[in-house]
Amino acid sequence: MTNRTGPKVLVLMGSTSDMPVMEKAGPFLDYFGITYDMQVISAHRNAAKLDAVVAAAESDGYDVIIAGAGMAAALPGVVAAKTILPVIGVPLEGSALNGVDALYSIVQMPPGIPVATVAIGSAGAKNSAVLAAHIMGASYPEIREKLRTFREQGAKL
Ligand code: RP5
Repeated sequence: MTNRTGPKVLVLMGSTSDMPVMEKAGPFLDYFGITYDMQVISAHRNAAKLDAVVAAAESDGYDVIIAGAGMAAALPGVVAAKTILPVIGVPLEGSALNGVDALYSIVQMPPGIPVATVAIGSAGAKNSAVLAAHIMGASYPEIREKLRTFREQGAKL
């Protein structure tokens, strides 16, 4: 059974080193009245834990999953493979390739298992929250109203 508790997003990232960028999604989710949980779970280092968390995500009441990762950046694609919830991928910098590696990894999903991919780094972390609001606006009229206000205010916090 799904525990519906209003609009709710699960924010995942592959490492604690991703947190300073990924936490920039927080104020935007707060602005749109979206509850969220943030967890560090690597697709490579914590595969079993990731399986369990993603398997429970729908029944835990999450509407959207945001997943940020750098380097080989398997996390968003692996998450998308395990759930029918929409997945937004945030490519992160920090490697010798400055996030282009993660961008290609996240955006180049094969047909049938999409990951909605946003910009590299901070802009992407912020836009992941705004895109989650747009997706959830289809089901939550109060988020649609906040999106209109957000646009009127210049689409910035
Ligand atoms: C990825 O490898 C993480 O998402 C992170 O961006 C990158 C480096 O991880 P750490 O070595 O800092 O833990 O899995």
